[in-house]
Amino acid sequence: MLADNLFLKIIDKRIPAKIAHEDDLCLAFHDIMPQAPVHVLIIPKKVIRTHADIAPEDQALIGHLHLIAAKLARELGLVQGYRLVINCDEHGGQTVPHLHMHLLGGRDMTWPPG
Ligand code: D5M
Repeated sequence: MLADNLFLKIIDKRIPAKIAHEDDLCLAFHDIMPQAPVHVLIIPKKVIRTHADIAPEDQALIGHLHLIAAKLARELGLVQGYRLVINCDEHGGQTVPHLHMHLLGGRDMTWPPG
């Protein structure tokens, strides 16, 4: 059995979240600790622990997450651009063990990232 995690609880509505998009494959919701005026997390409903665990059969699912990110960016008015971030494991700064894409926008982003 796959381990439970915080984002599965959000998918199952056991923990509330401000949902921006939901379909059969994914959920998008506003980050509880926003790092930009717009900060949405896009997650697959399938349990994939981290980016390094993406398998060939997930190719369409990962593409879908990107299409939803672009759709949300349009809907949320990020006409000047945005940043997508996937943190992977310890060095990547991942804190929740369920693959997620950060959609950040509404301000100038800096480079290099911290
Ligand atoms: O990003 C994990 C992100 O998850 C981080 O930006 C905070 C966010 N988070 C944590 N708990 C919640 C709840 N309950 N709702 C919404 N957002 C949440 P990482 O890339 O793993 O560091």
